[in-house]
Amino acid sequence: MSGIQLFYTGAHFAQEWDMSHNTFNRRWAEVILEAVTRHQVRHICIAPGSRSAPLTLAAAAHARLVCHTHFDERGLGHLALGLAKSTAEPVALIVTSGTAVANLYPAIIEARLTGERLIVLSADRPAELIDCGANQAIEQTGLFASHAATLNLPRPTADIPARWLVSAIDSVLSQQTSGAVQINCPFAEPLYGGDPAAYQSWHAGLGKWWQEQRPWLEHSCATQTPVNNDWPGWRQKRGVVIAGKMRAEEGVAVAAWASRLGWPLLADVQSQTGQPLPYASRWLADPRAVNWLSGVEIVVQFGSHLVGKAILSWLSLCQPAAYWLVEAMPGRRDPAHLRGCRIQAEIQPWLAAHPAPEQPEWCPELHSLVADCSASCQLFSSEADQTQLAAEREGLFQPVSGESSQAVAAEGGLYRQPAFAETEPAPEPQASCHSVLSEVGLAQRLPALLPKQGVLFLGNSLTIRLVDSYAQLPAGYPVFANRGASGIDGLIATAAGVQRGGNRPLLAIIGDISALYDVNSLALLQHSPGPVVVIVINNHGGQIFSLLPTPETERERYFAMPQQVDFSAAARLFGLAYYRPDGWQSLNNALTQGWQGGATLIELQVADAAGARSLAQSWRGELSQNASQTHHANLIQPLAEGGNGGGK
Ligand SMILES: Cc1ncc(C[n+]2csc(CCOP(=O)(O)OP(=O)(O)O)c2C)c(N)n1
Ligand SMILES: [Mg+2]
Repeated sequence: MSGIQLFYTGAHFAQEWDMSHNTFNRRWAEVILEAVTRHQVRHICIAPGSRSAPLTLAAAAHARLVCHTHFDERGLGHLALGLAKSTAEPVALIVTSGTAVANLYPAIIEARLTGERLIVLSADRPAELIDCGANQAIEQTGLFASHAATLNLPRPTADIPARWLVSAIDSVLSQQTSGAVQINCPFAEPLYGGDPAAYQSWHAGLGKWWQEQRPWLEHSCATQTPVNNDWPGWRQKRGVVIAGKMRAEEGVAVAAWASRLGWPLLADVQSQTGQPLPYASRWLADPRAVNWLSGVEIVVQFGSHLVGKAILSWLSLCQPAAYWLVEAMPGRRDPAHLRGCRIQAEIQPWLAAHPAPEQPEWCPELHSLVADCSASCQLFSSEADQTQLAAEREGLFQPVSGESSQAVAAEGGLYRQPAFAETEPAPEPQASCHSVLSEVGLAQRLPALLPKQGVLFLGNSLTIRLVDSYAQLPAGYPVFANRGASGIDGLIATAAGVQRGGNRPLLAIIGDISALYDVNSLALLQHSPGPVVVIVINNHGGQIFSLLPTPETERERYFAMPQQVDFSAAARLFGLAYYRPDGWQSLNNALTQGWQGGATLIELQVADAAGARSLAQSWRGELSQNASQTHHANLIQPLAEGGNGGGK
């Protein structure tokens, strides 16, 4: 009898302890979630799992958090990355223990290189379950090595005051200027149920903090814009401005600053400057450009991650007396390792501290090269297309004026939408065809295809390079890409995050292999708050490898790997509208349908290696004004007739 009594008492105590212990997990998680919101976090991305239940339930109950969910952690990581890109805020994630955490790795790597702030709340098994054969228990501490800062929390216990927990989180997050932080959160079972009223006094230890919005432990550090006192002298010299990846409003401000100084602006596709001297990747291959620019005395670069190699190679050779690189992100940002000055500063305050007087252009000859490039673009299109393109260009661009740059960026750019994307009733996509669809043609007419007040996401591989070489994008129009590690994983998910963060219509252009890689993430587009159109460029495999000197006999099987999938079935699987236009007009029509709402997948069937070949030839300068018409015509023939026919 007494033995039974003892057993009963033991079980009773255990049960009581278990119940309160579970509640304590929840209390602990509530402090974590509240603490992260004090560091600008609004969006949180959650994947399913049991070990993470205390965190998930605390997030779900938090009034100021917008919760996004996805079953696939690799996609979830990229969704968070996209949200962080478009909001410029840190984004939190909750994942369960085990390989779920490891699946965030690609997004964390990209964030480290491109600066987005991710806060990973990884649920973990408690220490006694690690490395002993327990299920779903892996070594999670230090998993992301040098790619993320870490805070390894202990298992929840009321012996530790809440003010330790909150100040530990404040400390690590206040030092997070760029990249990811992993907060590893072990929880012991049970993970559900319990007395909701338990441990209120532990919570209450944080007093008025609960009613406020500020961190428990505020950090301050001096952030003064560095000023070059010799600027009044430098600004009278012959300068060149380089614009790499930056935010839309920064791009507009940099363009206005360069224009006032009369300095040529070499602008990357991610610059959002409006590229007043577009196609720099191509005209820099012309020896005349190098010659005219050889008088340069100072180069000021804003932002980094240049897509085209031409600007970088010009930079490596030009040897100006001064080279300044301005970017807020810490670390080395110049792959050419130039001698110069690395200025860690926010772009707009730095511009304000270095005023630009109105000066005449010192190298106006460059405009003639741009005109040549523009003319050679036309050779890729039929006559009807040329007329249409010219009209589109005419209506799309206005000059950037210094004074209005801020206002213009706030209005969504210097861009006016062509009539078809306004609220007119959408005509049915039809099978009319001005000319054969091509990647170069798409890049050329991209400005006319952008949704009004929208955002553009460019996939890696040929897509972003072709747009860099052949498109002049409107100033202040937001452009996003994953150009840190340049992975082809997670592009659809990143685009989905970009769309959700800004809640604007999104046009994403992605290669066929990249789309297939991230096909799961089409699920993220199903409930997009705004219209989303994904154009999948189906050139039958990774045609970037036709641009590279891969051995021709091995190219298809071991490099391009043409896919054999039916993208219409993929669209159907995830409930997306699907179009496969057969000409520019029917692409326009499909887009018009797409902008009405929901998610649309447009498959653009193009000749296999034509885009790769055009790019290769334009980079070699073969499209300069001296090249013959026949030569230009040859460029648009497929590179390898009868080559890979996969998916055709
Ligand atoms: C995760 C990852 N795996 C492999 C690569 C190497 N890679 C670069 S481009 C590419 C092919 C991409 O094919 P597709 O999306 O069809 O673009 P295309 O080359 O045809 O423009 C591959 C495999 C990569 N960048 N990222
Ligand atoms: Mg491809």
